[in-house]
Amino acid sequence: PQTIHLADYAPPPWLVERVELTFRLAPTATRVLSRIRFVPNPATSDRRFFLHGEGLKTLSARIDGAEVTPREVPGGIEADVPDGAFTWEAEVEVDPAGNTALEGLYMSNGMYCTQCEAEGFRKITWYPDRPDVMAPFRVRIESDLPVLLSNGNPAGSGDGWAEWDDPWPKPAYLFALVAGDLVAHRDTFVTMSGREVALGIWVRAGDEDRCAFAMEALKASMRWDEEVYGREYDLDVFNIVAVDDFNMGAMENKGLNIFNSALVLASPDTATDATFERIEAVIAHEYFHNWTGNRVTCRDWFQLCLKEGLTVYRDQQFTSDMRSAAVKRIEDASLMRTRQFREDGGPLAHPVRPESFVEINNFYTITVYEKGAELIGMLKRLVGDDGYRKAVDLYFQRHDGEAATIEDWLAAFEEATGRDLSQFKLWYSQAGTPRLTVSEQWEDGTYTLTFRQETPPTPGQTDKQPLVIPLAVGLLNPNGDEVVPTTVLEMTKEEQSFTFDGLASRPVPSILRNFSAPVRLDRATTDAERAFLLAHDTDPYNKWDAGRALAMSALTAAATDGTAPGADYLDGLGRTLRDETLDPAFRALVLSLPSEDEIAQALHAAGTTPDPDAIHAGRRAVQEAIAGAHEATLADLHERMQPTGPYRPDADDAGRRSLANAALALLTRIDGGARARTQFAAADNMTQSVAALAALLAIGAGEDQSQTYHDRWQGERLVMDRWFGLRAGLAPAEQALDTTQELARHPAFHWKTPNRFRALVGGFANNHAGFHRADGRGYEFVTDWLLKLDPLNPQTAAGMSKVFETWGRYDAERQGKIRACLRRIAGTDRLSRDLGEMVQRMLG
Ligand code: B3K
Ligand code: ZN
Repeated sequence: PQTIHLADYAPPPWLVERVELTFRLAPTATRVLSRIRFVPNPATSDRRFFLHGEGLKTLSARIDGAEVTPREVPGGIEADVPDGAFTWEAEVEVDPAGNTALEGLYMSNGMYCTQCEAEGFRKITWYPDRPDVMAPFRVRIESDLPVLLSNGNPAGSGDGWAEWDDPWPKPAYLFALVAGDLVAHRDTFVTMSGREVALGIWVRAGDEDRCAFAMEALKASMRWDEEVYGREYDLDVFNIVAVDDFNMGAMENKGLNIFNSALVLASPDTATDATFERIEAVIAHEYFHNWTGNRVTCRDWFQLCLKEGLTVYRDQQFTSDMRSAAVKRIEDASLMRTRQFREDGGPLAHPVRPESFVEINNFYTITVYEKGAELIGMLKRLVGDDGYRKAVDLYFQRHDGEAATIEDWLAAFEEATGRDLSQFKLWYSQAGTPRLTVSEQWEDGTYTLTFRQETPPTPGQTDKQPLVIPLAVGLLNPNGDEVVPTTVLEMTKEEQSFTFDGLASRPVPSILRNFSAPVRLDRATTDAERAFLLAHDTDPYNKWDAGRALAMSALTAAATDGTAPGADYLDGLGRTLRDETLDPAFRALVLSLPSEDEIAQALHAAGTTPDPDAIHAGRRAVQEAIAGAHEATLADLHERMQPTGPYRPDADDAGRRSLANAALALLTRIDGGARARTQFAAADNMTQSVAALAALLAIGAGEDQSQTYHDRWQGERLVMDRWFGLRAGLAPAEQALDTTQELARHPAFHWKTPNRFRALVGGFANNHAGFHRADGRGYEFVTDWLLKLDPLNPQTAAGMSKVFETWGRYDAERQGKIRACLRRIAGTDRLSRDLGEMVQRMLG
């Protein structure tokens, strides 16, 4: 397979002025007629005419009305064309029913739908399938199905047909079509300039009463983008469709977002608080793409973070405004530190803007998305809120209707704020997590902090340059009062000192407040100082982080030499739990322990080889110690925090439930499951049932509850996904493989549906001690399933293969077993480009 390089970018020889498509839908033989007006690109003298295409059966092709026979070349076709503008027409046949890869035009439960990002449009018709070719589309759909949707505004319909017109130029990856027997949950939105937009969420009959929450989220997003970014919606309609078979979360097609049904459908009895929050965020994310992604798109796929990093940043801002900003920041920072640092420190590490790829779908990563969003946050910290708003306005004004680059984005910031961002730009090209070490000096009222930054080598990048790091720092005096409020220090050199004068006593520093940069902070400190910060820090993120560090030191000690948690941790935790001035959601975050995977990561970073069984046992011992020390407090919280009245998924009630349920999980470790059984029996919402069931499964109990859940929900696919995931993910380590294998034989294990596959196989891989069992059979199990899925759905198989990215952490035996599995995959015939690239990178 061929590697594509950013350095090889060349502008398209031909631009598209207009696209007209007609779809004659039939399950195994859909006809697609295209009529495309091409004009020469004045920016280049190259006139080669190449169209992408994959798996297309061509019935006819014409240029300016005359039949032509294009030449087949790798990845598409070429033809001889006139010197000036011309019209290309083709008729092709595709097989949606046979499309198991779920990319291009495919079928899900009798409904037609599409997924074109990144390169799926070429499976629908011949086209220059690259994001820098933008055009208005007109689409006609012919089918007997009652609902026929595409991008843009409705432009007429009749018996067996409908037409759509999208006036906004867009790249082909934003094309979408849906046809099916669907029902709509409808609403309207009046934009800031007074235009009325018809909103629709389209679902299968029976699901229409689970759309209200998503609809409210959509309207809130539309309003928020107007108020905060001044961005108005630009079509007469906005439709969302829920699809059961989907490779990812959702897709921002212009005017016609397509969603994994798991991220649209929600009712109190079927969705948890976490799902409600996620739905709100993803609805917002896809909607926000209308400006950051669609109106201004990416020149090429290397620029993916231009739309994804920015749109994630925007959805994070939205959630902070809708819910608790402190809690949201802690959740995002925690995701960075666990999953993104894991990627950045392993064999799959790559820059936020990668420089090469084999399969672009493999680069929709947590680095591009979440670290990409952190870069936006740092930019904003460096230029200030006003500078940020000015720069973003300039970016929109300059590039509306265009396909832009990171250079364009940064140029808008440089011009709007007068700041030189050349060093900052390194964040986009340099992979790996910078490690920041700190030393302190105290003399005559002057306190000096000296920082040293170092980015470890990553695959293909050995030499690293110093980065610009905004460091938000505050200082506390020994009484716990803040003597220096949050100040942003700008570090630009490898080593740099900052001094604070006129202090009466040696301060305690609070560094990297609000996670002001995506770096690993390495500072020699004591549990006593951590407990002090947990009690006194005014910055919620650092307050939480102090508790986190205490928990981690207790957990790593328990996992290495069986030491019991010390008083600094247990007492500090108790005080935090009882502090009624603290938001319950915040207290829940302090109470929930790092996962076994995170403990393994921490041990590895400290130079110790993690032992999965010891980590599992150590974590349980720490849970028991906490429960033993604070039984009364936890019991009180579990009882008192349950919200009263009808279920509401808002931040306050969800926060209270998360504290109650975090308490329940710990209490279940010592009460034999009594409270969890009572809660499960009485629960009137999914959050409470799942928390109770999970607490029971985690102590090796809950057989009856699991059966009850199964029998009650077997007809509900999304609720059953959760069941598969919980059973595989929480089964006691020694039983996890057997349980999972048994579940894989369950008649409802529809492994071709990505949600179900991810629930079971991903759930098992999340069972740290079960997956990493010493005999390697956990690795074999996952490998067998990856190889089974790959020929049908390469994208989902490749995504799942990341469970092996941490192989380098473990002992030689386990490393050998994982590498043998990766080599078995690599040596398989007809492996997909997707999975092939992933295993090659992991093997190094
Ligand atoms: N842009 C899509 C992701 C497409 C993934 C293609 N493999 C959803 C999103 O980020 O909003
Ligand atoms: Zn996105």
